[in-house]
Amino acid sequence: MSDKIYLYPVRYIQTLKFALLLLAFSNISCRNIANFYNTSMVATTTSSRHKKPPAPQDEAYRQEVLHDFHICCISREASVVARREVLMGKANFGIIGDGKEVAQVAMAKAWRKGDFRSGYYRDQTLLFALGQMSLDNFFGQLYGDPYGDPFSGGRQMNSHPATAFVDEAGNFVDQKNRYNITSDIAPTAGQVARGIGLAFASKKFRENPALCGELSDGGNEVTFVTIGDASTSEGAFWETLNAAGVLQVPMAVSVWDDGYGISVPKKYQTIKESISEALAGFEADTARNTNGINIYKGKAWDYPALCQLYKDAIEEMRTSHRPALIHIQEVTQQLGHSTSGDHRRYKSPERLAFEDEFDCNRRMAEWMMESSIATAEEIEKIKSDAKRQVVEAAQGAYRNYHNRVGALKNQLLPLLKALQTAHPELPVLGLLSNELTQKREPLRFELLQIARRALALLNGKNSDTVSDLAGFVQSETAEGDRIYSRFLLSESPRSPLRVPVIPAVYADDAP
Ligand SMILES: Cc1ncc(C[n+]2csc(CCOP(=O)(O)OP(=O)(O)O)c2C)c(N)n1
Ligand SMILES: [Mg+2]
Repeated sequence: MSDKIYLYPVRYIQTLKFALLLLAFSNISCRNIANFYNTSMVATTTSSRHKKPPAPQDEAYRQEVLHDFHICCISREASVVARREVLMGKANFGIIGDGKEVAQVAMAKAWRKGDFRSGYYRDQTLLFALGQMSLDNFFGQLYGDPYGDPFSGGRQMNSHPATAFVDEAGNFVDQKNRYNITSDIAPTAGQVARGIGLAFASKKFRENPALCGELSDGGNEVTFVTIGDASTSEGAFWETLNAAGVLQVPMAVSVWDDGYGISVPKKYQTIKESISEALAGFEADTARNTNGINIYKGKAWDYPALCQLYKDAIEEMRTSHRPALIHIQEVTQQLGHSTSGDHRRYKSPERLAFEDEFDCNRRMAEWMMESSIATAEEIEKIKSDAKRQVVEAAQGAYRNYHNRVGALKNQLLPLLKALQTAHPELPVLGLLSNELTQKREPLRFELLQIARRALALLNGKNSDTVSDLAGFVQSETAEGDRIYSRFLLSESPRSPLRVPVIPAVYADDAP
């Protein structure tokens, strides 16, 4: 590593090391859109309505738009159902991506295999669009299902996706031929610092192709970072944007500007209420050939303009390695910040009316009709299909989780009943058996808790049924360790815990 790198904060170096597990590309299509719009679309539009596009000439493009709209509808329904499931007590907490759908299907088109995401909890639509998350996966994580959540095995809260960077043996996977999703983290803006580590690695790969291996295709990959408007007030955001502008790394930072950080409107936390205006001094001056960043602005509801924006911005970045801020404005939040609140308590009626009118899915549907891409009937059909698909997926994921626990309950209950009969001198066994019977949809830990309490009561008693109960506790404890505690630390040959310990030796006269 050169001396220059050490000028940057330690966490960038750590993320750089982490990021020397990188990337590259294949082929994704924005070309149909380019064909369709002979005139270039302006990314920043001041009009409140889409400009009416020409009639569609290209069936492939029409299908592409229909597919994107379908993803937007699936994602919206997933949000609606996720919120409902939490409010019904079927999951603990939910944070979802309503209002951010259209910008994310547009962003997905600019992705190539080998690219990276370092984002936050609003990006479910991107994951759906990239094919990196199914509805089953989405709901599996919502329900905390260790077997149904491929991202974290039920350990992370919902909307915290990830893809594996190493296999079970700790070897790097072929990152340049897949979409790479770094695991979401709780501190908002922390993902931006990680993003620059990844993007800086691409710069190093381009400078030294011999380093690339399975990790990068010549440094051509892009790191997509996402962040909310309020979180741009964090120090990590500013440090990172400055460092990116100096280093010139391929990092595309999209800000989903929905005007709020939970209940706090942006007039209390963002200069001029606009992160792109606040960052104007960071913008590269091409006439003077300065370093810096590119700044783009787009409206969250303007599908064709967003597609063009992401296409242009990312193409330019793959060549120049100049970082970009992509300020997505007029973003809405149909269902509020999270399942822990109700935004009607703090948003004005005007703001709520705006959110309704500028609902990106609704605007995309209107544009599709205006431009003869779809009829009202086709749009309704897509919406109702999405609704059905989502409800089925949620029910399936819920049943997958609870059927498994239900089978355990069916194992434990007869044991408790038999013990109750065999030990009338221990009436608490009857209470435990009743407690279990009354739990309609218990959780795993509740079963284990009841089984352990029963076993403690039976201390010193020997019978086949007591042994069976002990076996149940033992196997469930072992399974719990496997699903919740494995891989918390590296178990590969490269684990730092496997480095031989060399004890320190002190001279007798050491001060
Ligand atoms: C460093 C840090 N501070 C506070 C929080 C608590 N918190 C979680 S989400 C959130 C609001 C973020 O708002 P914004 O960045 O605008 O994203 P949005 O949810 O609106 O998409 C806050 C304050 C956190 N997770 N991390
Ligand atoms: Mg916000």
